[in-house]
Amino acid sequence: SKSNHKPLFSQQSKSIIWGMQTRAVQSMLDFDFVCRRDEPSVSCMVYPFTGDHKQKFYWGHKEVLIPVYKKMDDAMSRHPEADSLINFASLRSAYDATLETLNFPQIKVIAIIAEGIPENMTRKLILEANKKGVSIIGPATVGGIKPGCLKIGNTGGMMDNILHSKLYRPGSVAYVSRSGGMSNELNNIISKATDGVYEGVAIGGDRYPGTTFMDHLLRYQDDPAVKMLVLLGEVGGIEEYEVCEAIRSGRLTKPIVAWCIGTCASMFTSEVQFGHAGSCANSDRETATAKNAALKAAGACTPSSFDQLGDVIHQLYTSLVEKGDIIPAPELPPPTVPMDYSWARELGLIRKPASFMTSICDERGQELLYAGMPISDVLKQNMGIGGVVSLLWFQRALPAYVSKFFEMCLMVTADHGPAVSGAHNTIVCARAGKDLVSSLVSGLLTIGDRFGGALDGAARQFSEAYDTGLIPMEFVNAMRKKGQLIMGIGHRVKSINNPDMRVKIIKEFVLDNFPTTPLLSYALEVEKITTSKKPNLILNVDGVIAVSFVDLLRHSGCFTREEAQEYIEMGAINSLFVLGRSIGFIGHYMDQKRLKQGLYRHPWDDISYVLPEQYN
Ligand code: Q5B
Repeated sequence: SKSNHKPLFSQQSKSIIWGMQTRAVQSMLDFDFVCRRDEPSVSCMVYPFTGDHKQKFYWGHKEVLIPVYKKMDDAMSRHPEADSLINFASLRSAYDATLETLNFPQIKVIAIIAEGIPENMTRKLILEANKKGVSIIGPATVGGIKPGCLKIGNTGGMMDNILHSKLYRPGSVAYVSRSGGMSNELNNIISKATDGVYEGVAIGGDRYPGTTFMDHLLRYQDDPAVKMLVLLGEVGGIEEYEVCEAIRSGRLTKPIVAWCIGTCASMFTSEVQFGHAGSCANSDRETATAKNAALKAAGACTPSSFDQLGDVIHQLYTSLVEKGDIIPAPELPPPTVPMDYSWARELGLIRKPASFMTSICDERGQELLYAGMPISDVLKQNMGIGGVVSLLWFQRALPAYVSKFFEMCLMVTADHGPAVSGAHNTIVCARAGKDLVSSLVSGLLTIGDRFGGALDGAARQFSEAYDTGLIPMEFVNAMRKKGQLIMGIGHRVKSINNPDMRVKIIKEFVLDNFPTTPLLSYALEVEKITTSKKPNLILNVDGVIAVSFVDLLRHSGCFTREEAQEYIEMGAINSLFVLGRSIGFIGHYMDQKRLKQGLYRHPWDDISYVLPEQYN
């Protein structure tokens, strides 16, 4: 036997949690609260991957801060009251974390949760722990629970389970099991069959558990508050024979119910390995059937099958109550622990109006959805960037010619050299040492009615003129009369003598592929009039994209007339230029950085200084 048989946990026990296990910590605090502990059982956390900081938790309704330390040294020195460590480190780091913990004499109990730690390493840890008188619970366990005192990590499940199994106050029955999952079942069985659990430990499913059945049973034997024992073993290992021996020798005198699960192994023709590393019979002696027979022969109360375990526990408990060995304590209702918002929502107990609504993208499931379509389908169907634009901007898969139109617009607007307003700004910004996003945004901010952002205005002006029945000449005259420029008309360098190839490409595609193009045709008539006045007053790249976009919205059959109008009014038509030109601005940013261009200062000889005379 390795442990000192003293109680492992009291109402004052304090633990250190190794690992950023905030949910487990919250569940420990909720348990403490419902048990009416004065203070949380968690002193602090240790997590080597962040700096020292504090994490917020609930203590009932209140919020409390629990410190997190990068170094175990600091956690121990600042929390000398902590006497246990709950080690949530992975199987790769659990060994080192446990070994380090063993250097601190204040720690008397270490629970190791990780599964899959190599057996030779566990054995070294056990040796070291025994030398120092430290009890290890685990590895490969959920831990243990002592109502009123402490719950190791996630033991006992969620609050509804804790309440259901009355784990908020001590009963008279102490149990030990291998499996963490089965310990939860024992909590349930014992709470129904008796006055409840006094303490329960799951020693873990490995072949070499840090503490054994006997360590815990002897502890329970020596604790006067424990009135009866329950042992739930399993196939594999021979420790149950030690329990038989202790019953026979009189070391274990308290009434005990014992059962080993895995009796079904004999129904298989070959050797069976159950879920735990240790749950495999290497000889007849290690079978559950043989061990159950031995436990019965030694004097333990054994059921005929696991199904009868509750009945046997209940019979023993009732006889102890009748004899007066157990006097059930009056039931006091536990304090209410507020339910977590997310859990209450999952149970459908509460509802709250959402602050945000979205209808284009859902990232919560296994696969990202664009307008309801899994992205693997977007790729399988080769929808391209035009398809993604269709889904994310318009919530629907649009026909292939529409996607192609979007992609062509993005391609032709991607850049128009370093001299245009946006590229110029991006370049100046990049040369001032700014980052990509700042330089890109600086360029994007120039997009407006004059430069690149005339699409919205063009869509509005041309569609209004067309819808009100103005013939092109009337429209041009009306605009001149109002003293307004026609958006989408005119260019600084392009003209009928120096045509803009981008406009030609888009125009031809739209005329060839769109079902009908009344607004484009209207705009081309307007262009004939404006270019007759001045050769640079062409339907420009903004204009051709804008009127084609409106034709698409109105006549592709994919949108209602109201939807089409809504897109024009919301300012959605600039979108293609904004997205396309971002490609170019990013290119200019990279280019300037690559060319190692220094800070730009505009030359004086290119600035006309026209200050008021009296100041000269
Ligand atoms: N007049 C684009 O003007 C520009 C007129 C007009 C009626 C018009 C001008 C304009 C509307 C906005 C627009 C997008 C400023 C352009 C783009 C992307 C880009 C850029 C790039 C790229 C050019 C001379 C005479 C005056 C004016 C008259 C001019 N525009 N009349 N409607 N729209 N257009 N923006 O050459 O009688 O002599 O006084 O604002 O569509 O941004 O490559 O650079 O890819 O990056 O400076 O292509 O047209 O002409 O202002 O000196 O006017 O024409 O009233 O008449 P200009 P101005 P008058 S595409």
